[in-house]
Amino acid sequence: MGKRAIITGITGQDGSYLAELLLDSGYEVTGIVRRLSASNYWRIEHLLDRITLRPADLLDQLSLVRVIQDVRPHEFYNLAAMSFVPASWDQPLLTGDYNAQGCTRVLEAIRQVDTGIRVYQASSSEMYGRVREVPQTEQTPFYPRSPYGVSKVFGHYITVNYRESYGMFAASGILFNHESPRRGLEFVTRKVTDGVARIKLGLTDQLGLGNLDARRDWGFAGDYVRAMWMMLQQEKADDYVIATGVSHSVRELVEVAFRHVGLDWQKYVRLDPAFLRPAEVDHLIGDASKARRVLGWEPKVSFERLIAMMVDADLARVAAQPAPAGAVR
Ligand code: NAP
Ligand code: G4F
Repeated sequence: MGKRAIITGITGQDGSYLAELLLDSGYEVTGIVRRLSASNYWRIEHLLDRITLRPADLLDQLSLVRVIQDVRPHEFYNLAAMSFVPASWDQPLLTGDYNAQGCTRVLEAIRQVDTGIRVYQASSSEMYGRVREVPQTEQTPFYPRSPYGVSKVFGHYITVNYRESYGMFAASGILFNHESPRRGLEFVTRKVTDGVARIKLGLTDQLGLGNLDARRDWGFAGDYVRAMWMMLQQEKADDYVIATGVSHSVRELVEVAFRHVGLDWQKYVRLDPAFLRPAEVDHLIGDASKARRVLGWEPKVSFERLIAMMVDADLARVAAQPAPAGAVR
């Protein structure tokens, strides 16, 4: 009999890759989905006959308890969140309710049903914000710069607190930006690769972006979900930075993506102040030495390969279905 796992956020980028990994490792996978007026299963369409979906919501403690009681998982991955940083200024209270108290609700639900369930919390490099140290490690103090970052600091420390207070196996992964063809269209990598595809196919001739000087440590989501799983296979729960250790500016991302299809980005990209943030995180770069040493984890996909993979996927998708992307901020 394989292990059982519950994933919150299974309809998101990471949830879909993690579900694939766990299924391939022989797990029974249950995904928690919130009620929407239309289904949002495009990332897990190919998995629907191998997973079980259960309705629950991070805002509803009893719904979480019910699913955990029914499934009795060995492992619980809390990936659900309001994950788009700009939206957190528009909806700071809801962001806190999802990401901070939502995490507490998950931990409480697990504590109520069975403290032996291993739990993974999706923490974020956004917690470092105005960075206190370069590169960032598990010891670097946090200085979040958005309601999203603040909510994730709460989620991180409440996870540490449940580990220390109740002896629960609660691990927090401090993941730096990770991307894929399944990334939401509003995040900068996907916005750029989708824009490049539309420009290459003659559907538009411009791409409006915000801060081109911001730097991020971008990796491939498929590599990063492997680290989540590894964290829950250890003897002891702990916190780990997951990053490539290489950073690039948004400008470099744009250059690489346009070059992949033989175009000069300067002819198409314009500054749109609507995409500037009230407070920016200028430069994130992680030191994943601990994960390499303890977990044996390392990233396999380089930045250039990642961007090429995303541009190629968007070219194929847009060519097959050239509907406008719509304006997302
Ligand atoms: P994503 O694609 O935005 O997916 C977020 C998921 O959360 C979706 O499945 C969404 O469901 C679900 N969700 C949101 N609110 C919910 C609620 N109230 N109840 C139940 N489910 C809810 O995010 P991702 O990129 O996969 O990231 C996964 C996690 O890692 C997030 O916690 C994110 O903050 C964190 N993280 C991401 C990165 C990164 O670079 N990707 C880096 C560090 C940390 P719907 O489909 O219904 O919207
Ligand atoms: O792709 P982004 O929106 O990702 P951001 O804000 O770094 O957050 C992502 O990574 C975090 C991990 O550090 C996660 F926790 C979080 O959930 C999310 O997955 O923006 C990256 C950078 C920013 O500096 C932004 O100002 O790109 C800059 N940027 C420039 N123009 C833009 C744009 N970002 C977006 N979304 N859209 C633009 O037009």
